[in-house]
Amino acid sequence: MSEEHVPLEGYSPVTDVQMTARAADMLKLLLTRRTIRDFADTAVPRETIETAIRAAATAPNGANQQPWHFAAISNPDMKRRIRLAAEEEERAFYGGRASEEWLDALSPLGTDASKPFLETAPWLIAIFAQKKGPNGEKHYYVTESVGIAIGMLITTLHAAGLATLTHTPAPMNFLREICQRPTTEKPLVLLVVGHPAANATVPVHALQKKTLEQIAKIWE
Ligand code: IYR
Repeated sequence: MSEEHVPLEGYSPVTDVQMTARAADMLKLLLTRRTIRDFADTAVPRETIETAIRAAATAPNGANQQPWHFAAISNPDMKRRIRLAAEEEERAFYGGRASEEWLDALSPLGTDASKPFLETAPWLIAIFAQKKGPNGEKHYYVTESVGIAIGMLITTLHAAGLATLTHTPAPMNFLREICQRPTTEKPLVLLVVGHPAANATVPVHALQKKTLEQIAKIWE
């Protein structure tokens, strides 16, 4: 027995020329996105964040289970607690937990255990993946689904004119406690959101993108 269906809406005819131009416009916009670590403390309206989360939650996902939770935090006390907990993990990471190989791969970024942006930036969005539903029911393709939603969140925030940092202090279990989430949820990403600081810089390393030939093979 199949569920009820309704006619598709929202797609209007588009010529090949329009299609190619729209894709090129989107590429141009996305090419200007940079991950940054220097944020201004300028406030960002709650409505912008709420709209971006609603955009993220349109993501395709397994069996429409929508297995995500977004904890959006501008509360200074919570941001401080997150910073302190993240820096503790990062000190362990940089102070011995990470392999030499990993630290070598990171060295062009110039990162270290200090994470002042977790307090400076106006918003932190902790994204949780719900491995199970509220009644213990299995969720499918959870990491894929939430990963896609995070990509759409980052894209929407960028289109709105905001900068982000996809931050993954590991392990991130402290986020579960601070955001009061159940153990059935796994913190996946801590997204730092705000305006870039006037003096923000980006590592040259990060500007070097692989070519289309390096990342794709087109079979016609
Ligand atoms: N989580 C650490 C280390 C780190 C790891 C990767 I992979 C990066 O692309 C950047 C940093 C930190 O935030 O410093």
